[in-house]
Amino acid sequence: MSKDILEKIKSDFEKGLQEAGNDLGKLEELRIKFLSRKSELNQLLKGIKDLSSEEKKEFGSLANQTRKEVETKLMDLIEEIQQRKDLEKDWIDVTAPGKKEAIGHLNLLSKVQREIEDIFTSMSFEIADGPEIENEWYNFDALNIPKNHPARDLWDTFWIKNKNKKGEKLLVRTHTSNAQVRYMEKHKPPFQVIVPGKAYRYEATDAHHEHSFCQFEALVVGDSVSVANFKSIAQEFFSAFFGEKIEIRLRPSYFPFTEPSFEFDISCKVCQGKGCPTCGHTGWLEMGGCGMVNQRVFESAGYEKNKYQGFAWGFGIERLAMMKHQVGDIRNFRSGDLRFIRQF
Ligand code: FA5
Repeated sequence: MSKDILEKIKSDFEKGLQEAGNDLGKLEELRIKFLSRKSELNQLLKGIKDLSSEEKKEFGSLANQTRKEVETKLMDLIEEIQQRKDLEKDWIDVTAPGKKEAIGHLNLLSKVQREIEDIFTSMSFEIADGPEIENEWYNFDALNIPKNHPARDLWDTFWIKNKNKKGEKLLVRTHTSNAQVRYMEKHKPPFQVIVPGKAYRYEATDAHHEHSFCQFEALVVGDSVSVANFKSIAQEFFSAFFGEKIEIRLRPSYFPFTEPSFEFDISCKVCQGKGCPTCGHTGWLEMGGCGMVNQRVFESAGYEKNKYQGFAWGFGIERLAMMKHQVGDIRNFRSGDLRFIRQF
């Protein structure tokens, strides 16, 4: 045996290392070639026992040292490459822009309601609230709709099974007009207020009717409020809401709490008043009911009869949203269909 064999093994190993680079597969091949039981180096080590004691001394320690060197170098390199690979796997780019969380947005109806509130606030109106669970008095009787009066049939009602502590029958309000007397009991004229909110009716649904929908009530009361004031405020509101001049029209109608009463139409936005399927070829679209506040309602609120004049209206918020955003079916609003919701 000679040292040359060991030198050759070492230089073969170094060459092999260079060729393998960072390739763990090739390094494993090197391990088998130079360190396995059948490797040339191990065979040499096995043969040491047959050498003379002189040779054992010289060659044995050199062979062992060579094996140790090969083993340390190779195993350290494998471990280092493995650690680097693990780090690369878990690497986080702290400079990368953050991922935006997918968050929701306001429903079209809420947006439209806020738009309405903004326009009225800019005209010095107050925004007030009324309860959705109501007693018969504020929803009907106080508005000049006594029990057994046929006008109650205009509002198909969801009654609540349980009465309140005072033994009064309860319902979910059929219109935001329930807030009229509640507000007047707490405020003295002059005032101008709107009450946006939900209303409920026990009726079949179709493209223009829902059992749960939104209205907003407007109430303006003072010493000399007239239909002319109402028309100009309505004109102002609709022009601001649609961003263009809107024609309005009043048709005689009937509501127990207003006298005279009107149906309120606006010129059709789709055909500019020429006539189309949306407006039933009339050129006009029905927006809601309105009228001069009936003196009996003022009496319900505790006001002196004939002391004040006022007008009130109740418009559907879905109908306004439908017209402004070309929504063909009112049922889309509460369908939960994200394809619809995400459009706005
Ligand atoms: C009323 O509810 C009266 N309280 C309005 C009023 C207030 C008149 C103050 C006079 C003075 P009406 O039932 O017509 O009236 O409803 C008013 C508007 O609410 C309708 O024109 C429509 O825009 C909307 N609306 C009514 N029922 C539904 C429904 N089922 N689904 C969607 N919108 C509806």
